Amino acid sequence: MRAAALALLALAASASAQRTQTALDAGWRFSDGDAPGAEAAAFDDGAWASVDLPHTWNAEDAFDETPGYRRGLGWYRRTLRLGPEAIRGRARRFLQFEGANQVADVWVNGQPVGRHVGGYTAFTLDVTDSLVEGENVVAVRVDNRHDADVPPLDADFTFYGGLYRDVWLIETGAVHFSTEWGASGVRLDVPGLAEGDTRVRARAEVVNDGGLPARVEVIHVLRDPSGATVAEWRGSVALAAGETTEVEAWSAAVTDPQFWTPETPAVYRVETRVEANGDATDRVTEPLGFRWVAVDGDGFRLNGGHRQWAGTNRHQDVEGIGNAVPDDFHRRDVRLIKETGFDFLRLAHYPHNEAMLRAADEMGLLVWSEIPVYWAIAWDDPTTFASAEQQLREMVTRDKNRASVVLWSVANETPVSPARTDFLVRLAATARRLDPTRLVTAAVFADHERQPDGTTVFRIEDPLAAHLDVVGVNQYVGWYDGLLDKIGTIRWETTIDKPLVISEFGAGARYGLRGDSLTRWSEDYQAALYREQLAMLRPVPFLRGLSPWILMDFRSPRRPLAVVQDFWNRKGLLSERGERKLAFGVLQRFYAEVARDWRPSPTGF
Ligand code: GCB
Repeated sequence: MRAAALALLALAASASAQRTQTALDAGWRFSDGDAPGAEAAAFDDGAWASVDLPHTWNAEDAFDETPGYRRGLGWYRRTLRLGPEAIRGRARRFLQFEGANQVADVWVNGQPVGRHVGGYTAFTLDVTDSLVEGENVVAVRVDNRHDADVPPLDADFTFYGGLYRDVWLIETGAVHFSTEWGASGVRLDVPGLAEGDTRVRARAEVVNDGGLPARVEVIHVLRDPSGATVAEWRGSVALAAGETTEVEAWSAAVTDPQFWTPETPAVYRVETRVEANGDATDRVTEPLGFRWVAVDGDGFRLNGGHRQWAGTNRHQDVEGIGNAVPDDFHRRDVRLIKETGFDFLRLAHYPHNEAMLRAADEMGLLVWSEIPVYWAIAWDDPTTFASAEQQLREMVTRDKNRASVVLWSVANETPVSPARTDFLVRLAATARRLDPTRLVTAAVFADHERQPDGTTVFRIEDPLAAHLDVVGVNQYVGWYDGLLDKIGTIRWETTIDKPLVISEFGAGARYGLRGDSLTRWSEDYQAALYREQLAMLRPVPFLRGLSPWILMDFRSPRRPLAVVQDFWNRKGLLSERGERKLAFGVLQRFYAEVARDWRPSPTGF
């Protein structure tokens, strides 16, 4: 009995030396405005509001009063109790923030532990040396004032401030996976898959914080979607104290892997643990899909076959809670999109919550993921470039192992100039360097020119296009550009041999407002615009994907028209409450039809 208890204790001790991840979402105090001195552990926050994360401070602000919704400072404070066991059993501790919009300064027990700039990407801070046994105070100042160096600067969406995503305490042993490549530190791919080589490459970034040299083993176990083990392999290295290194190891060929597709979203998992001198000290689990994407003269290829992409756009904006969207809502949207028969989703205009990508992996969606380089920003400013590049790196880092992500987008609707093109060409190169396994895109404008015969030619001439794998074009013919009758007069031309995604088209419609196809803001006008646009686009020979604007109505300070807008962008296929507008059915029927008829040939969509 006693021996058994001791054995159990020993097991618990070795398990406790591995990674634990604790949600820190509950029990924060919040100051809706600046609170000088609140970083100090002894600061009295007793009068502050009690909140749980995810949280934002401006989702319910009135947009129609000057100065509009509040962009400014907010403070969050929380205590964190660590028992003696927690302090002794773990060697390294990190705070992981899934997102804070947009500049976060973090203190632990009054000591500054880090600053993160950029509103939509995750970051992890090493807080080992600041935590003590007993009670600790974590204080976070979040600043979402306009910052000329940090894109986005101005946009047709709302800059919700705060700790609007989950926060975690991660505890590991002294030899652990680096947080540099995201909290997992393990990159997975199957680089030879297109040639039939099914070996998995695992690259683990390992840090020795143990103070002594260590013999390090990195052990990977691959499980298929049913949980059965299908491969196990390892890499080893000697690590000096303080050293970080990448340990690359390849599995044997995996026999008959289940390929990931939107119809068969087979998510494998790789459990990776690191052992230092024989003791397990850290462990992570990452997803893996056996799938490859490419483009050729006929368009997109997924696992060798050609297919067109039938989708929509999505913002992470929910009535009353803004961007502070719980995981369930993300899953709800993916389920809805799947049930509607779409296979493609453009996540506009910034990296969305990780829960969204997890759901896309598991339910099967092809995803376009974008950084918020939106409209005009300071193209000549190196600080702006550094911020954009950092956001790109952090986006790729977090979602590097997600089969659903097929496109990295470096920008949306950026006015052409030499400085802008140079900036975006460099960003596209960074995306390729970070991740050669996916495609690079951006949403651009097409040039249009009216012809003597009354038609208008849309031509893709943006010099950025040559540097992309896939060109996204946003166009609003029939809404901002003429009325419905203009749509039938459009012809498309391109000088570059790249697949085209129409990354946006649409029209505003207030749910329930009926009229006819001449009544702007009615559901009928929007539905008629969808019919005309789809008829115009379908024969465009180089069109390979569609993501109309947008799944649901979302809040925007730029949409003040009373009754029809009331500070909502009304181009949703659904209202903000999920009520389906007529255009929803038009698009759904169109996709059902093209899915039956489409062949990989130069015949358009
Ligand atoms: C666009 C933008 C998108 C806007 C949309 C609109 O071109 O990319 O962010 O919300 O148009 O509704 O005007």
